[in-house]
Amino acid sequence: MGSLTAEQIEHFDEHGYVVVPQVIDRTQIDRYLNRAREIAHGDIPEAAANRLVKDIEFAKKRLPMPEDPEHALWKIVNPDRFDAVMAECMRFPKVIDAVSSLIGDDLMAFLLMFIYKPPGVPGSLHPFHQDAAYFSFAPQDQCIGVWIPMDDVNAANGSLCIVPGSHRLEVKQLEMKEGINFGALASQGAEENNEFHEQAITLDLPAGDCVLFSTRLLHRTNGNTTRGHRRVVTLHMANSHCKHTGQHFSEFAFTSVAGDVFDGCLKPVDNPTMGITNEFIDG
Ligand SMILES: O=C(O)CCC(=O)C(=O)O
Repeated sequence: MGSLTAEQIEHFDEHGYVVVPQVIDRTQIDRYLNRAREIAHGDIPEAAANRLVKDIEFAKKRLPMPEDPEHALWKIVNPDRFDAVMAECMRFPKVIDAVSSLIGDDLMAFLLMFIYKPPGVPGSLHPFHQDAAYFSFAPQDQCIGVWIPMDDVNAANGSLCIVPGSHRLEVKQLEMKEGINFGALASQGAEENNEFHEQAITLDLPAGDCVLFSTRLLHRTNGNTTRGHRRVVTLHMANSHCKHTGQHFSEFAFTSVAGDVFDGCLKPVDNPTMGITNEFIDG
C-alpha cells in the first residue's frame, strides 16, 4: 500500500527520519493512557509483573517513591504479551501504511514499549544510540523505529532528539553508562561527541504524531524537567523477508502485522515468554 508522499519518503532517505502527523486521535490516545495507568496501578497478571520497570532513580532508592506509582515508571515492556488493549498499538493502520511506503507491505512488528519519563527527574536521560546495534537480523535498512508521543513533547519534557543524516554512519557497539537505566545503552563515543550534540534537533510534537526513523539514526532523550507526564509508545517494524544473523533477546519476538511471512526469514512467535529476561530490568 504505502501512504507517504514522495516528499516524505525523500525526507526519510535524506535525513533518516520522517514525522507522520496524527496517526491516532484523541479518543485512541486516551484509551491507551488510561489502560497504561490501570496497568501501572497493578492491573497486570502476576507472571508479567516484571514488565513494569521502574526508573533507576526509584529502583535504586536514590529518590523516594512518589505517591502515584505511575510517576516512578520508566517503561512497560512488550505489554502486548499480557494485554489486548495495549496490543492494538502494534497495528495502527496509519502507521502500517506509512511504514509500508518505506520497507514494503510484509511487516513484522516487535518490541512494543510504553515509555515514561518520570515528571521532575531531569537526570533520567537515554544517551545517543542506534537501535540497529540491538538487532541481529538483516538487512538493517529494512527495519524502522516507530515513536508515537502520547503527550505533547518538547525539549522540556524529554522529547526525541535526533541527529539528521546520522543513518549513514556505521553502527557502533553499545556500552553501558554509569547511573543510566539498565538497558538504555549508549553508542560508543557518541554521547561525548560535541558535533553530534550540535547537529542534533529535539522534536516538538503534539500527542498522536508519529516519528518513523532508520534504526541506524543516532537518537537520545533527555529527562523530564516538567511536572507532567511524558509518555510514548514505541515499537519496531521489519520487512518479513529479513533474515536472522544470530541469536537475539527473547524480548524481540515477531508478530506479523501486514502481508505474508516467508520460510527461512523472520518467524512470528505465537507464545512469547511472559517472564522477562534480566537485560530489560534495572538490576
Ligand atoms: O523515548 C524514550 O524515552 C527513548 C526511546 C529510545 O530511544 C529507545 O527506546 O530506543
